[in-house]
Amino acid sequence: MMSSLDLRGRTLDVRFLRQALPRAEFDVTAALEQVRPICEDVEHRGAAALRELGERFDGVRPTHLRVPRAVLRSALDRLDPDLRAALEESIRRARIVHADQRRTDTTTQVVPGGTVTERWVPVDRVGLYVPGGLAVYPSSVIMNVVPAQLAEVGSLAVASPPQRENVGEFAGYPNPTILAACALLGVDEVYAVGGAQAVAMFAHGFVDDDPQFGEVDGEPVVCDPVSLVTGPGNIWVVAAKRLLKGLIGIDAEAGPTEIAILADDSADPDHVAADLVSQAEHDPLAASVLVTDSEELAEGTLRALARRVPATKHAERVTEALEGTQSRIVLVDDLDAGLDVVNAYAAEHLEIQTRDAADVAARVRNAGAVFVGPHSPVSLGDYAAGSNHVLPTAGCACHSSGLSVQSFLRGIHVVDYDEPALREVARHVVTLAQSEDLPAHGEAVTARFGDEVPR
Ligand code: HSO
Ligand code: ZN
Repeated sequence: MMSSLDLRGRTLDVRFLRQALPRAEFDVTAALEQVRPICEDVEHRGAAALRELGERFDGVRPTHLRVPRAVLRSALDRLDPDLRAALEESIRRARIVHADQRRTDTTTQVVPGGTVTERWVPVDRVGLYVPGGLAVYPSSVIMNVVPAQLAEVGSLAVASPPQRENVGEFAGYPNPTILAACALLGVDEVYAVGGAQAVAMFAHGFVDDDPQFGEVDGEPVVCDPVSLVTGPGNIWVVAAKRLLKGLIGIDAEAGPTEIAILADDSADPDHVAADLVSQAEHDPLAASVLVTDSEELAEGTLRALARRVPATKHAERVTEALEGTQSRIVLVDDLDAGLDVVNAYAAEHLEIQTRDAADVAARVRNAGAVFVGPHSPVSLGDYAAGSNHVLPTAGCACHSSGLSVQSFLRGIHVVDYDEPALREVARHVVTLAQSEDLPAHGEAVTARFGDEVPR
């Protein structure tokens, strides 16, 4: 089961902690060279390459690369009513939270007659990736689409891999529940494209000129390039995003999922175990980390894991994840030390199961999302808390945020000075320009005052 790391009595500086708390092997750099030819192929051969790559990597040759509206509608019609109700509730809550993230422009009067406005402008067009290999997550459709829609992006497209097991009208298309979630959200531009090739498709766009498949819903299949690609994916998706970054914007890299739990002896060991198992079921590379100052809780959690793991559906995957070097029970002297550990680790998800959990949570500086107290498990956030579940992993929470409305906006500085306001500051601009040996910068100001420096 999980092995322990005893940090009691140690000095916990960040450098030591970063190497003591190992993470999953997820070598994006090595994958970069493998995805490069795929991305180039899509760039140069467009639709033909996308069809071939679908056959090679997803085991199914998509016919129409774009999913027809009738197929999206049919997926929604056939959706199980309970699942539909759950997706609707998840959407409703996500909309409540994300609506509050919308930004208003701020205008600052720097001097009389001189203002700087920060104007929030949505991205023109975005591509949202929804995985569909080992993981088929309709909930991720919601987590990508809701903030993009609330940011009022100009247009959005979803891509998800075609599923080998689909039959009938869904053959060659993504998972029907993913299609149904798109339909529920009013998304009608959906592509049956997965992996690195989906990111390349979004970055370069394509026109399908195949005489047989180049038309859907009575219109030619044309995917315009996007400005931003978001959403989680496997290592190939992450590598393609890193490779094409610059041409497109990307969200934080999302690798194998992580849960860290900071707990004291007030926590229920069975709940702690259940939560560790919950994220371990995503991936053999998932990380489950318990940080505690209570030996009793650590032992109780191990006993609960011994009961839960064999009984859980994905026991094999869970065992691999919990026994991997990326998962640990970390023993610390006290909660202060525990906070040092979790702040250095910067988990994607961090649960605080301690006394005065809200106060402890307020001291967390690095985490993708924090779950406070005994009734806020990560699974709640995965589906129906209203928060977003596309979060930074691999320590990226030190510098990046999860997906939000903000991810789909850009702040444009609008500078508006009148003549007296420019006059007042002109000599300082000239001085600074001269100090940087850029006199033409100063001259661009003095030109407005008869080539004199106004005094
Ligand atoms: N925990 C995953 C998201 C997810 N969980 C989707 C269930 N479905 C990464 O935050
Ligand atoms: Zn999850």
